[in-house]
Amino acid sequence: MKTTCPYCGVGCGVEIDAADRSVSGDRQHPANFGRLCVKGSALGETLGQEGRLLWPQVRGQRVSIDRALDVVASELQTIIAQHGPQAVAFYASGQLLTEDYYVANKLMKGFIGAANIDTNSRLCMASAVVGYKRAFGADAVPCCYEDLEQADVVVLVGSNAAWAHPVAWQRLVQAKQQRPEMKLVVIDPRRTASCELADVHLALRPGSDGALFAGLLNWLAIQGGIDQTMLPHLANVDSTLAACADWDLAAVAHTCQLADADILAFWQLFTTQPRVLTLWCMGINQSQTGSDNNNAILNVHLLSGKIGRPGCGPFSLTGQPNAMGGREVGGLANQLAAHMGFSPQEVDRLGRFWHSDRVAHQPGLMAVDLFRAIERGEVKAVWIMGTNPAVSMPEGNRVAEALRRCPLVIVSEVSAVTDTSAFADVLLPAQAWGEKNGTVTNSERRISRQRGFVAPVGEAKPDWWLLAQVAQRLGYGAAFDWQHPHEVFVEHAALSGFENAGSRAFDISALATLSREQYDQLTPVQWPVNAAAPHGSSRLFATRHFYHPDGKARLLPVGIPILSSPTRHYPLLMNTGRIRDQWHTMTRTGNVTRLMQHYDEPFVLLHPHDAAAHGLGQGDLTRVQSTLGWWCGRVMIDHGLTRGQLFIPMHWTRQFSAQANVDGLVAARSCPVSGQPALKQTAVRLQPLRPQWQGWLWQRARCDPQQLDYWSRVPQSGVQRYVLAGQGDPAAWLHQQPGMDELEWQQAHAGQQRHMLGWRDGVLERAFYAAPWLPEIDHAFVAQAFSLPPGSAQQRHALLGGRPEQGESQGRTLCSCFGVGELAIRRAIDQGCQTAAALGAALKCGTNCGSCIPELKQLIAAHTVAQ
Ligand SMILES: Nc1nc2c(c(=O)[nH]1)N[C@H]1C(S)=C(S)[C@@H](COP(=O)(O)OP(=O)(O)OC[C@H]3O[C@@H](n4cnc5c(=O)[nH]c(N)nc54)[C@H](O)[C@@H]3O)O[C@H]1N2
Ligand SMILES: Nc1nc2c(c(=O)[nH]1)N[C@H]1C(S)=C(S)[C@@H](COP(=O)(O)OP(=O)(O)OC[C@H]3O[C@@H](n4cnc5c(=O)[nH]c(N)nc54)[C@H](O)[C@@H]3O)O[C@H]1N2
Ligand code: SF4
Ligand SMILES: [Mo]
Repeated sequence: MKTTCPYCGVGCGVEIDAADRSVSGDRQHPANFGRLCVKGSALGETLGQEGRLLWPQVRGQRVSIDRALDVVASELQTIIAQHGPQAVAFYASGQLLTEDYYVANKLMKGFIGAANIDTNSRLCMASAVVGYKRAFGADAVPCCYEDLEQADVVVLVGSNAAWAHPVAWQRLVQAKQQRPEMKLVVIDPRRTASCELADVHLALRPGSDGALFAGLLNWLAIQGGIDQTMLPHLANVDSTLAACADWDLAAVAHTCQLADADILAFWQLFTTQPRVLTLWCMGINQSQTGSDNNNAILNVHLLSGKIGRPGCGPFSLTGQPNAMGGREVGGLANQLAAHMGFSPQEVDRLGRFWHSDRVAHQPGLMAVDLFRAIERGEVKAVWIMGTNPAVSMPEGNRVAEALRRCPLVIVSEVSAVTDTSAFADVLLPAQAWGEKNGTVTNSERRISRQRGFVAPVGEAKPDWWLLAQVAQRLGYGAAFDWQHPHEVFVEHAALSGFENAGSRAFDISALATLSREQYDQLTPVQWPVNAAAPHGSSRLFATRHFYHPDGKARLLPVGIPILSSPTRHYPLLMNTGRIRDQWHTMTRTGNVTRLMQHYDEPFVLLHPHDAAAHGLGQGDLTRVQSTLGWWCGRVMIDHGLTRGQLFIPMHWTRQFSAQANVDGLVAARSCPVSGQPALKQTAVRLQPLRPQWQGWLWQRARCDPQQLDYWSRVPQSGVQRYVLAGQGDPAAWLHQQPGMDELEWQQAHAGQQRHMLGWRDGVLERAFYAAPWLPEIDHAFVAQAFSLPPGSAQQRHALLGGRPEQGESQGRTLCSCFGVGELAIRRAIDQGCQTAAALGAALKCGTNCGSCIPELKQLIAAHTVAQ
């Protein structure tokens, strides 16, 4: 069975073995040709009932699915009757399938009659959407993945693709191996894993990208980099060039805090090489000038004619698996379905297609404003589906408080407990990956099928079905009368071609006549798919015809950055983002043991000088504070940061750690055009945490350790591992925990170290190791003791010591695919492995997905320096 990975926007094809449900890459899928990254390879480990939301609940009580849907419909109806349609809202997700998304949008904008449906894509791709619409007249990504292989120069800006789009990155790595003359420019304030391959790394001042690209536009004009044949297809050329004339090398170097030679290296490559591909992601979009950043990039590709040809173009990498599908169906509050806006003609067209006279006439609330309206009590009901806003929205604590006060919170979820579902009045169990059935669209506009291959757990239902059932109960039955996602899909496809005639980029009308069998067998295809391009379209704009009424593309006079400056009280700038093996709020990847091995607790990357200035070293604990709140986690020293900047991953939540949700610190400052919040620049300060003890606790059941300065949890097979830090006597703390009296305790005290094992009828229930410092314990060895029969006295003694009598510890896992640890890798380097390939031959590390290779190389380099 073939399906598609539910994580990132690369959109890799996945093949499921019918016999044992093992997962491998689909060799025929054009996005990945058989490759998978570590998250994709671990998909099999996310199947099953554990941690899943199995049945509906209304205000904490289990109810039947019918009853839950009745409650949703009747309470929504009451609120609409009393306060009007604007008092209800949906908050959806780029992780829904296109069919789910289409139905949610149709219900809200077409029938409830308000446009209050927004999505987590507001935090993600909203600025890119604005950029494309302003430049091309349509939200249309021009490129395809083959361009990765065909480019002479690849510019990676505000993207850590090595970790966030690993399979696209591997294609790039391979292309560069085959054609070493291909150049890679990475533009990112910090040195990331993606810089491993870079010929030029521009560690620019955060937020200054607009100036760098405005300077490049100016440079193109001065250095003969304008494609004269492009000019008839462009509007606003003179005014845009005039506006950027002051961005000379000196001005750019000053604003971006870069060396002249580095800037010139980039500009010259861009100007002189015929095929340049610019890839960008959240470092560009999540900014107060997010929309302008996008147009600054689009400007240089348009003016130089580096678009619509192989190996060329501006290519925004989409984050989520179906961020693009959401844009197609109108998931954002400021657009209607199928790339339509709110002009009277478009509202009328949609009304005729849907047979509804209630289609919303004006845009609805964008994410930040939506949660503010909930806070003010203007929006009284919100249906959240496929996203975890209490964690992922800026000012997360304020969002959580708004949800707590909201009279009706409906949450469709696959996980039993999340930070958001804690506020739900109604919880609806959704089908997860492997169960659900429909389509997604990846970064390169490629529509692929996600297919169900396991039975749904409990009473889980498809998201589209839950929405359609509520629509039926609200009295809109005929318009929501589908029995299968195929019927939703063909309606969506028909709408894309309805009165289109080339006016709207999104057109998949050739798929509107698919039979159910054809839909089930649909092979990946790139839109547009219509009469003119029945087999899809790999690249757009080859004819240089754009979607503005005059057919031209628009340059925009943009580039003036808004630069965040730290303050006296908050002197550091906090950057946030992703790590290699976790997905967002960890509701799925956080439960997969091998994905938790790479980084197993919340951490802050600090420049060595900033750490030293605060008396902090590698492995210490610290608080990070902004004006809005504080965060707590472990220090990791990173020489790749610029002094004054730090980085915290976005992933940890209240389910996994005491105080590690970074969005509690981030202010909701947004780009005024796209409404996308600036999540990458927050002024903060450090407050070192000096616990009197630190320790490890393994126990079978989950708990919420109280009265501690810090804790963090790692689920392991059959046992939970906690790292703890507190004040006072650790043994006294442990004795306050519930259930202590029921166990028989075996203890060892050595100086200030406390090691304690709790047994029940000879079965290990708890293991606790504490000391004034973080004790070194062999984690795999202790975890294993929870799944093995009770051992000999000698083995128990070893367990009390926290390490096996013989054998060597592996250390932190770097290669998650083969479980190879840092210590093992260091030993192999000591023994002569001097390349990643040699390490691979000796230990297998890096030979599957390859995403640990940058770290393998770093270890080899560090070893060489040390010698
Ligand atoms: N492993 C993993 N992969 C993922 C995801 C995940 O959760 N985990 N999520 C997916 C999603 S939804 C998304 S949106 C993508 C995001 O993918 P990326 O955008 O690549 O990931 P981030 O880590 O958020 O940020 C990228 C980089 O932007 C840099 N940056 C910060 N400020 C600036 C700036 O002012 N200018 C420039 N040029 N760069 C800056 C950061 O240092 C960071 O390295 O990843 C997708 N893939
Ligand atoms: N500080 C900071 N904050 C950020 C970012 C950042 O870079 N820095 N990045 C932002 C970006 S780009 C994004 S995309 C967001 C992501 O943030 P979220 O969307 O909030 O994160 P997820 O953990 O992916 O949330 C998805 C939820 O849907 C559930 N789910 C999974 N599959 C299904 C399904 O099929 N149906 C339903 N109904 N539920 C399902 C999951 O269990 C999970 O709870 O975070 C944003 N927040
Ligand atoms: S690169 Fe993205 S789509 Fe491909 S396997 Fe990894 S997470 Fe899934
Ligand atoms: Mo995203």
